Amino acid sequence: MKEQLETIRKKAEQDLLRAADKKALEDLRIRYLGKKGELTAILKQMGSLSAEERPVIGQLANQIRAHIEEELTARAAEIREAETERRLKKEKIDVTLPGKRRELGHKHPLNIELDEIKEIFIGLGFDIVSGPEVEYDYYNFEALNLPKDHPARDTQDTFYITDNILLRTQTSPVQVRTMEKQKPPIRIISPGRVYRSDAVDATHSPLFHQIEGLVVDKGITFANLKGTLEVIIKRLYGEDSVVRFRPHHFPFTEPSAEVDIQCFNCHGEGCRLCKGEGWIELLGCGMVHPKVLSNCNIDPEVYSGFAFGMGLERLVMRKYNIDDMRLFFENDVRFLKQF
Ligand code: 2NM
Repeated sequence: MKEQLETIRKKAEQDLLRAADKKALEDLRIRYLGKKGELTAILKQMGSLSAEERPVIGQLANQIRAHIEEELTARAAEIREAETERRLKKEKIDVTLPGKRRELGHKHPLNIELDEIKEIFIGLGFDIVSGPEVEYDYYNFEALNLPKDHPARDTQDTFYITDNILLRTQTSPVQVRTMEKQKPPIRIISPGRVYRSDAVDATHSPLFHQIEGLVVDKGITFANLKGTLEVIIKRLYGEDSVVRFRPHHFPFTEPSAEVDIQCFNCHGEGCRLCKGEGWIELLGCGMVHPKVLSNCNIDPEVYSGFAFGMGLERLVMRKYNIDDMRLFFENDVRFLKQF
């Protein structure tokens, strides 16, 4: 029986060394120390021993039980440590690695310029107004004195949605809506998207942005128009800018003009930038046509006004010497990041 006990002790020691996890340890505890375990089975045979042998074997059995229990506890601690070690190794981070750079958004060049322009107009007492991009024919054309047979109404240029609903081709319908609602004095600009059915190329896009302005009050004259636009152009292009007003025609203004700036590259000599002209066209303007005022229930005998309009893309292209309008709409970060 003594030998049997010694065999159990040796086997248990070997098994314990091989146990790799908590589950294996628990199995061993049941196998050796459990109610139906090997040690218990031997102790059950104690009755057949002599009175001298019994305490000796009993003591030995208890020693072995205590020993196996100790070994189980020690092995459990070892396994726990190994597990922790393994987990920590897996979780190890290299604090010297460079961080991941977050890509920050960037303001679009059209918005950089638009914000600058808005600030200038706000400083002069203008309000910024917006309106629908899907418009009635009435606000886009009719109220602006564009007769039904006017070439600008050609379906070639305009995206029609129904017979009398279209994508606005200019932002002046916003100004018509403002004049209908608001009594003079009116001082507004209306920046926004406009649509024309043009083929895409380096200088044309079916969607582009316009900034139109409108001033209506008693006693507004062409001198006010000239003075205001000169101030704005000098703020935008520099105080030493030279501008000229050239007669033009628009259905919604009378008289009308186009405004040029002297080429800032060649100072009027003629170069590639101004295509040999010495001048670069900036915007269209004029005194609001009396019919447009009366269409909006503003009495042209009492009030007068001036208006102007310019394209934002062309303005930014001139300012930064960008040669292709498509760059604004492709949103290639390599382009956008340069502004
Ligand atoms: C331009 C040129 C000239 C213009 C006219 C009006 C309105 F609504 F008051 F009649 N808004 N914008 C206008 C005048 C626009 O763009 C080249």
